[in-house]
Parts: sequence; structure tokens; C-alpha cells
Amino acid sequence: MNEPTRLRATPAASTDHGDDTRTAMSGATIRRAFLDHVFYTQGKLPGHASGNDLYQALAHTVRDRLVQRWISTAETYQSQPSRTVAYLSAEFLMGPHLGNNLVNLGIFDDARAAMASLDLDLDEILAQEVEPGLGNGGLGRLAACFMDSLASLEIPALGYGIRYEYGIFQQSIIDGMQVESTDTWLRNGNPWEIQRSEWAVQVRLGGHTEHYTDDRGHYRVRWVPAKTVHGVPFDSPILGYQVNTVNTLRLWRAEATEAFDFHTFNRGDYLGAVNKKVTSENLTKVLYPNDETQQGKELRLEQQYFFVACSLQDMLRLLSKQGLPVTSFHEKFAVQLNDTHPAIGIAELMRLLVDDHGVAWPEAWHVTRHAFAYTNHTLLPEALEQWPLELFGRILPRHLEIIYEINARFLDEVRIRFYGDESRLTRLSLINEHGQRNVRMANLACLGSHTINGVAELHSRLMREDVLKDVYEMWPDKFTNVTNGVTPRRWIALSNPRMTRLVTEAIGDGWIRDLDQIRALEPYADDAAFRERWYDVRRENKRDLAKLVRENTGVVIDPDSMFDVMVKRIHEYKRQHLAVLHIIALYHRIKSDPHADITPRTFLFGGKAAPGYHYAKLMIRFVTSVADVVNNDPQVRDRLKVVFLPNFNVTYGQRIYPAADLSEQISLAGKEASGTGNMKFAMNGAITIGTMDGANIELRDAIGADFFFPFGLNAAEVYALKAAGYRPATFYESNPELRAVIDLIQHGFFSKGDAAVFRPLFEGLLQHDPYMLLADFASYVHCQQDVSHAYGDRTRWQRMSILSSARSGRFSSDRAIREYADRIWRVEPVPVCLLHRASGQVQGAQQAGEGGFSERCGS
Ligand code: 26Q
Repeated sequence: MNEPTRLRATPAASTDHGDDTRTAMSGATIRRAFLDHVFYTQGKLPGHASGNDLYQALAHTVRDRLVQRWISTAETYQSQPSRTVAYLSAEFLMGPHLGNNLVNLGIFDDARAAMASLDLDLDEILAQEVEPGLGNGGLGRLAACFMDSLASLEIPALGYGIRYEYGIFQQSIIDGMQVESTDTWLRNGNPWEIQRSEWAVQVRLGGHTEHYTDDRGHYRVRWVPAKTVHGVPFDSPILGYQVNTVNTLRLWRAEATEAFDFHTFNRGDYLGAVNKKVTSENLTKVLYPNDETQQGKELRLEQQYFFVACSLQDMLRLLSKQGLPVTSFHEKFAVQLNDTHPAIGIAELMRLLVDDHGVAWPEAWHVTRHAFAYTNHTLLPEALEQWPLELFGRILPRHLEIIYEINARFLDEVRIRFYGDESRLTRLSLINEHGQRNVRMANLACLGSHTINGVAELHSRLMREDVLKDVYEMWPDKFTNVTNGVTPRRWIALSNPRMTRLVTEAIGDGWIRDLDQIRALEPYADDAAFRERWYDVRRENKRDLAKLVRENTGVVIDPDSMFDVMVKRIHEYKRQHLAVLHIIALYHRIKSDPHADITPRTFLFGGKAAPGYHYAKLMIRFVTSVADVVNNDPQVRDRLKVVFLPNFNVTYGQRIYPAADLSEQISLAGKEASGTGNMKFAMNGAITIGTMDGANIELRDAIGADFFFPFGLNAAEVYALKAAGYRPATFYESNPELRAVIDLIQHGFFSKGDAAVFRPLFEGLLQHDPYMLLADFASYVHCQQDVSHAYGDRTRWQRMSILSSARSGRFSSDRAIREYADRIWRVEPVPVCLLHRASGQVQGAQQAGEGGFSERCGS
């Protein structure tokens, strides 16, 4: 076939500076471009445009302003040799794009004005966006914050993941219980993605292997798959904050290789042929909604392999486009494994190098080991990924062989290093031989990586001492810590505009780029006038949230009450039910003494439970049942309110964190790897009540012990109490308040007299209580009393709140990414200069036009 005619830059076109004005940033140009998109893209007269039309038109207007930077970034990266980060993650929980892009472009206020000039409300347009919920929670959201920081720090990076057709399920609450429905986030189309069919790749699955000797007498292996699927990339632009860098998030969608399987079709089996197509395309249909647990589901393993195989092929394509040999893979790419979900990449890269490119095993292993690094996100042993050998071999027969080979060579090394230590061999082996044999993905990830990191100091220590102790003793130098962080662009500048204005007025806007600068706010904690303004900002945020709560749940809440907030996935180890026990204790105090001095509080809960996690679903029902009683008791309802916010997601979070007074971070010490919600609350001026777990410890150190409310056992005490034989009933027997609380539940007080409803919750608590609620109850309730006392002193509380924000600089994801870049990836920033659209030439700084940021265009 002939090559299609290519669009050539003509001399006339190269003097056409139309792109500068077409995508300029002034209010007038935005307004005109927006109207053009309503007409030409949405095909509507302005008067007939729906809410979605308006959103799509503004999204396209903003996208147009990213494209020139996106292309310039790609050209810049293509033409220079620096190392690129490939961030491999099964989840990217990006949240809505439009507002964030307006912030990073620096045109939020201009866009608002442009919309206002058309009698449109920017907030209403922003609210139209259906967020891409392609993640479960912390891990997926971390990947999104990291993408923002990578671009903002001008580091060449690609995010690789899966374009799930259905993201995390939508949660509604019916009769107090969670009901799931599918997340059809693509129903109105996605203006932020570009399908790149020309870079589609093929992925093999199943079948068997054949061993043979090639013409040069070399032993070779051929993988004969049972099926092949297409992987089609969909690219979204990731713009940095006020820089020209636009990195790419590349998500893969599975498609059938042939629209019709002619073989089957010709046999007359039309439906059978179509069915095959449907089966292939099922691969990227849905995100698995469980976090921190894994059942060995075949489709999930296929998903993991699929996106990793697509991504590695894509990296090899980029490598060869630069004319570099496959053996320089590790020099070109720093591949980060976001947990073990993409760890199969280690075996896949070995396969590509050895089988497809004929690289000798030792060299292939050198390349692989110098390319990969692994981040662990869990301390729960049950969450460590393992795949049944039988299933693994059925889907990835060649990879199982490669894993055996890696394992054999590795265990030889261990045998010599730890002479005679047989049990160490069984613990370190990539194959778990206990019971049903399993492939241990964490061991594979550790073995194939040059660096292994935890996500908070405590987590990294416990990783070394406990979960990955044997691996640590093998390679102590591989281990490091990078404490998590979150992006101040989304989590302050976008979600809390009032605070952003106030802070910027006081100390300038440098803190948005460099959050350490927010420390300059410290002296303002002693400024009474500033404290009042801070209070006013927070009060307004609380009013906004109260309005949202009323719209979404019908419950009226008082913005003058303390907003005591716990939003995160529902889990036993996170202990939402401990917070509920405290509410019941307060309820009991008021009922026993109507004049009891109780600080008015509104308890807000939000979070999804994995659909198959019955205990977690019962915890939701527990919250809503207590809410029912408390909110309807005339004696109590003006002092205590309990609300469960349905469908907590990124969009919702942006409204909640800025309105919280108290942040609940109450996991059992030693269980939460880091937590990142804790950081979002603190930045926005909420005070934390928390256990000495995950990043809470570092948060307390940063903010100051006087401004953090700690309670409960620490990790060492948890271990000690477990070792000594924990008996929860002792606490029940010796604490009358705890006993009263548990008895109320046991007698069915919160379940209309039906004692059976919450029996599974509380029988477990009295007998085993694996997350030690009863051990921490007294300390928690006591600490909450200190919190109430502090809240009663407005000056003290506002001071604490200001200092909490002022000292949160360390928890910016920019700091985290700098640590990864320096210590793990060894990558440098590559500033991007704008290219001229038509000529493909680098544009002079003077011509870059408004919003060109060309002054930041260095070397
Ligand atoms: C694995 C296999 C099969 C199906 C699902 C999964 C799966 C999916 C998601 C396992 C785990 C997750 C998510 C884990 C997660 O979000 N962990 C959190 O990561 C945050 C970022 O580091 C930490 O702050 C949290 O402490 C940690 O719980």
C-alpha cells in the first residue's frame, strides 16, 4: 500500500503564528475558543448546549492549550538521551482533569471570568466531569500525585496502566447498606485521551512452550500461545504546574486481534466468532474492587500481564526509535513497580531479551536488575500477592519456566551464603511450597529490583524486620524508605481556593511549586487578625460541605459543630468501628446525664467496602445504624450528628478535606503502611487524632507533638501484647463505659432490638479482636476528650490549624519524587522549550507568547 500523503510545513505556514493566538490564554481567546467548541465539536447552538456540552467544550479548549506543550515535550525527550521514568501501576486514580489543568496552566481565574462573561458558572461546568476512578484508594491516588509531581519537576516520565472500561464501582446506601453499581465513566466520551492505534501491540496468553536448538547451535525456547490479544494505547496529557512539560499517561485497552475469527466464521459459527472477540475485550473491562486482599482470579493475572507486556514492548519501541540497543534498556528506563501488581514485568523483560532478542541470560539479568525498582505498600501478610502455580503456568507457561530458572540460580546463591539454613531457602524461594504451591510475587519483585522501598519510616523498618526480613538479610543495601506525599496543586490550590488566596496574600504563591515555603505562615499563627480570617475561610468551607451533605443525604449539619471526619476505604485494620464505639460512648454519656458537657460534633464517614468483604459492609451498616438512632434522638441530635457520605471519591475528597476540623487516622499501629489522607487533611488545616502508625509518626514530628493528638498502643506494644496473650474481655470487664457501649450493641439497641445483626462484629471483638479495638478504646476516648477541650478554645484551635498547614511541607509529593529521582531512579529534569506548530522549530523565548513559560526554558 502507498504511504498516505504527509502534511508538510509549507514556507507560508511556517510564518503563520496562528498557533500562538489560537491557543493564547487571555479571557477573550478562551471565550472564543470555548464558543467554537460548543459549535464545531459539540455541534450545538449555544442556547441548546447541555451541561455536558459545556463541559466538553471547555475541556477541549483546555486540551488545545496542552497539545503544543505535549508535542514539544515528546520532541524534546525524543531528541536527547536522558533516562525516563516508567511508572508501572495497575491503578491510576486521577480524579477530574479539567480543574487541575486550569490550575497548572495558571488560568483558573481567567477561565472563571470567561465563563462568567457568558453567564456561565465555572463550578457548575467543573461539576459535570465524571471522574476516571481507575483505582481503589491510596495506591492508585499515589500514582496520580506522582504523575503530577514528575511533570511539575520536569522529569521525563511515562505512566503505564490499564484503561478499565468500568472503574471502581459507584456506592449508594440503601436501607443503611452499601449497594454497588457499575461505573460507566466513559458514557459521555473522554476528552482527555487520544487513541494511538498505530502503536498497538500484541500480547500472547496461554498455550505451551517448545524447546529447540537454533541454526547456530543455541538452545532456544518458542512460546506457542493459545490466544493473542491486541493492546491499544490511550494517551492522556499530564501537565506540570506552570512548566511546559506535559508527560504522558498511557493506558492500555484490550481488543480482539481480528474483528471476526474467519476460521470459526467460515464454519458457520458467527456467534462463536463474535464471542471470541467479546472474551478478549473482557480483559480490560473492569477494575477489581478489592484492595489489600487478593483472590487468585485468572482474569486479574491476565490484566497484570497484559498491561506490563504492552508497556515493555512500547519501551522497546521507544528505545529502538532512538537507535539504542535492547541491552541499554536499563540506561534509558527506570521502571518503578507500584506494588507487586506489575512484578511479572521482571520475567517478561527476561523473556523479551533472552527469547526474542537472543541476549545471553547473565546479561539479560544484569539489564533487568538495573532497570526495576519495587515499592511495597502493605504490611498485612495476607495482602502479599501469590498466584497458584497451576493457574500461573496455564496462562504464562514461558514465564513460569523463567521464574524457575531465576529461582534455581538464586537459591544456589542463598545456599552458599547461608550454608545449611534450609528453612531460609524455603522462605526465600520464589515458589511457596506450603499446601497449594504458589508463586510469590513480592519475592520476585525483590529479586529482580535494584531498590526496594517502603512508603513511611515505620513501614520501611517493619518491612526490614518482619515482612521482608529474609530478603533484607540477603541484600540490606537494596532497602530504603521514601515517605509518601500528595500534590499541593490538587489538594490545596484546586480544592481549597479560599485558603489558597489567604495564604498567597500573606506569603506569595511560591508555596504551590515548593511546599516547604508554606512554613512562612508560622508567624501568622500568632496574628489575631489572620487567625480570624483563617477561621472565616474554614467556616465557609464547612458551610459548603454542609450544603453538599444536605443535598446528598438530606441530613442537616451545623457548620459550628466540630467536623470530625474519617474518610478512607472500609477495613477492619483502619478501625472505623473504633470511631463508632466513641460515638456510642458520647451518646451514652448524654443519655445518662442530659447535662453532660459534650462539645457538639458532626461525625462524617465515607469510604467503599470491597463488595465481597462482608465484615466491612457490616461496618458501614454499623455506622448508618448508629446514625439513625443518634440523629433522631431529640435529646442528642443537636449535639451529635452522624453522617455516612455515599460514594467517597476524589471529587468528594476535594470538598471534604478543606472542611474538616479533626482528621481520624486510627489504624492499629503497625498495619497502615503510610496513609495519604492524613497528609491531605493536615495541609488543609485539620488537626489529627491518630495512632503511632504509618506516616502519622512523621506527621506528628513535623507538626509538633503539642499539635497532634496521639493515642493507643505503638507498634512495639502491639507486638508485646500479642506475644503476652491478648485477652480483649479483660478490657470489657474492667472498663464500665466500654461495657455499657458493647452491651447496648449486643442488646440490639442500634438494630431495632435485633441482637443478631451486629453479632458477628462484637462476638469477634470480645473473643479475638485482632485489631485490638478494646485495648485502645480507653486511650482513644480519653484523647477525644482532650480534642474537645482544645476545640473549645478557638484561639488555640486556629493556631494549631495554621501551624498544621505551615508545617506540612514535607508531605508534598514533590519531595517524595525528588527522593526517588535522586536515590532510586538517578534521573535529571529535562526542561522543555516550546516548538512552533508548523515548522517544528524551537520557538524563540520572546515569541513564546503569554503563558509560554519560556523563561523557565533552560539549557
Ligand atoms: C491485588 C491483587 C488482586 C486484586 C487486587 C489487588 C490489590 C489492589 C489494590 C491490592 C492492593 C491494592 C491497594 C493497596 C493500597 O492502596 N495500599 C495503600 O497504599 C497507600 C500508598 O502507599 C498507603 O498510603 C496505604 O497505607 C496503603 O494501605
